[in-house]
Amino acid sequence: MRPLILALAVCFVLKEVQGWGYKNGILHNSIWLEQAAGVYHRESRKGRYQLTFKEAKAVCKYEGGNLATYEQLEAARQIGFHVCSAGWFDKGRVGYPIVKAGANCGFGKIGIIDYGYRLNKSERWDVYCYNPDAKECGGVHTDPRKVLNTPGYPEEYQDEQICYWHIRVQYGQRVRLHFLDFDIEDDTACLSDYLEIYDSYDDVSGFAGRFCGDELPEDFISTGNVMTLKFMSDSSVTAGGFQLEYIAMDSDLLNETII
Ligand SMILES: [Ca+2]
Repeated sequence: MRPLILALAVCFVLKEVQGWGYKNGILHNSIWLEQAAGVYHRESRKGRYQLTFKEAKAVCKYEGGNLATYEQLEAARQIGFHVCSAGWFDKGRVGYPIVKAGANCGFGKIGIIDYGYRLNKSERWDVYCYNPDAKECGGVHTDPRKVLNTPGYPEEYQDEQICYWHIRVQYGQRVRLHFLDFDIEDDTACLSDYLEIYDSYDDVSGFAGRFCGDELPEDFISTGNVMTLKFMSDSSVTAGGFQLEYIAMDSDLLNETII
């Protein structure tokens, strides 16, 4: 996840100018990266590792949630919540959930990489929040078939949304996307609001297309068993949003269909 987060940090350098930060005692500068079992990770719009313990608590509270407990983080990890960034969680503890071992993340270990209870609460990290009632925006999806839509659908989506849907079906299967409804603020290069499809488990590699406007995109089939969808909206003009269904397909059957 590190390249993804770094890319995001770079993307939001410009956004900082618009004055994100404390407003009425509440921190308004976090972004939503992933969510599973009510647990989600956020970092400051200023970039990675910018939140003190107090600010981290404010980020979760702003959305009506709380800091995740160790048990909640572990429950989310067990269904695929994998983030390579250390964040505050309950009682001033810091760590991050690792599902797949990697040399560059988690010291090659699997589980909650635990930095322990921090004595200095002014240290700056990301944060892990828990809110099972949070509005669905992205997340990790492992069901063989599911309908996904923009937050609040069929109502219009809101400004300043950032959603990542990570789809992972069984190894050996492929993901087929089928669009049911599509209406995203239209501009010629899709610079304002857009949906991007990545034939990959992150938005670093496998870029497969960017979409806006009100024309239904064609079905898209992944090459492997993973896919990432990224939806972003800017600070003005919304639209109806989208609804799509993904279906896990057996690779052998799929080849027959294509040929
Ligand atoms: Ca917009």
